Amino acid sequence: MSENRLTLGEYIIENQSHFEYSSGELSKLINSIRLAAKTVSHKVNKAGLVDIIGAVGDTNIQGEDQQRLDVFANDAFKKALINREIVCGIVSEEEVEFIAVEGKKKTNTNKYVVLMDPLDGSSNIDVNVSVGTIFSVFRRITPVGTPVQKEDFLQKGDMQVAAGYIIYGTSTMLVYSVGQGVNGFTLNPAIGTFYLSHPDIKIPYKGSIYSVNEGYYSHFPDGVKKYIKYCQEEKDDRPYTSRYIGSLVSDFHRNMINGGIYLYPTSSKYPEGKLRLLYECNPIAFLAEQAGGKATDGFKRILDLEPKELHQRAPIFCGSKNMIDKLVDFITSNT
Ligand code: AHM
Ligand code: MG
Repeated sequence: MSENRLTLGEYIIENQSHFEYSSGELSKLINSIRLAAKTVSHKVNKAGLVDIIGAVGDTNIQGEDQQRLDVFANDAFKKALINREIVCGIVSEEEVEFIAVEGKKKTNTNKYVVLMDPLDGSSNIDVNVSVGTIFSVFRRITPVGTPVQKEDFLQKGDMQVAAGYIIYGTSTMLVYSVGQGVNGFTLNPAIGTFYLSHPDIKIPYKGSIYSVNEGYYSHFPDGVKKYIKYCQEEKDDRPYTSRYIGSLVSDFHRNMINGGIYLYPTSSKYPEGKLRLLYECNPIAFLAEQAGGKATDGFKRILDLEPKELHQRAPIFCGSKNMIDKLVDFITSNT
């Protein structure tokens, strides 16, 4: 059946006329991400075997399988992007500072920077729950050929050229957008090929799933508390269904396909919110909007927030339009 579907490689070539693809640079970048995704997918799928293999001895001596998966994923994506000289800079959740990528001749003429969370939700690995990689791509704003600067990364989410995620779930999927809708590709692990399985994904306008860590309920702002109560109320098409995996990519992916809202508000534990603006909120917000949904911090579009720090946090609410609009009503009338 998959033989009838476009592969990711074919999809990129077919869309070469899109101006961002046309120089070939963005195509190479997506190809590098595709390659690292396969490496990480393979490793994630073996995660439960590490101890068993390690006990035999071989892997322990190599030390390789002892590496934490988030470190492994960080290395895999960095290597794929740096060795191919595809980007001029990288920000990663795993690294305090940004990485300036120099070309072999010390003149890197690439125009894109990538910001990523190489393995989001990694605490879920030990319990066999889906995790993901999230990435965001910007065109640099400082001159090409000079070392990349912090300001190249501190751009508003609205300036993203592309964004996406890889979900290592029951199957591995790469979902991304270059600003012309959202497409999802599923990996056939037997032959290592991604196929276009979810063309032009649209978030249902009206959702019925809400996803939030209700354990922190008593610490949430009043408007959010009232919205959660509204979701639970027995009226019209409510109560809504509550689903929370605790893995942003998985929670967002489900809600994007089925219709729903994901909430990570501020709380007394996380006064600025928990999720990182540059490589969690921005790319997810870009995808949400490209799929016809919305993403807000409660007051402003996520994509309009002005970043100040590489690892800054922000509250985020994203998903189906009607649910976000209702939530914003509750927030604005309770502040
Ligand atoms: P991480 O980047 O340290 O993995 O944290 C991000 C994760 C998200 O995937 C998830 O939505 C959220 O943290 C869950 O947080 P909590 O356990 O507070 O509900
Ligand atoms: Mg994360």
